[in-house]
Amino acid sequence: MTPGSQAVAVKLSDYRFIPDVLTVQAGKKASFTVTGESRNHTFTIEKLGVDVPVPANTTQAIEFDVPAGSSGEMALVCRIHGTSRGMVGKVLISPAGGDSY
Ligand SMILES: [Cu+2]
Repeated sequence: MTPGSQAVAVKLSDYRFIPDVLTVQAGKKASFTVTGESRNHTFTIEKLGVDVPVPANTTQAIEFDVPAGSSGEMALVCRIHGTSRGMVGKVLISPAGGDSY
């Protein structure tokens, strides 16, 4: 794990991300520990090219780089249940600055 980063736990429960709003920092690596419960899901942030299958009853570490200069919010979706079940969330990008390495 990158110094200064801390993995945030996310549960993929039946058709929900818990929590469903995640915050990441521009210009840094984001780390999540993702646990799928009872069904297969995906942890997908299309705008960042993140698309990780999360099989039922597994936990895995997901890391990705958040481009410097990105901002705003992005959609977090489960590709299996996003449309059919509304399994969606949000990724909020906080600007670079604040704490440093
Ligand atoms: Cu799902």
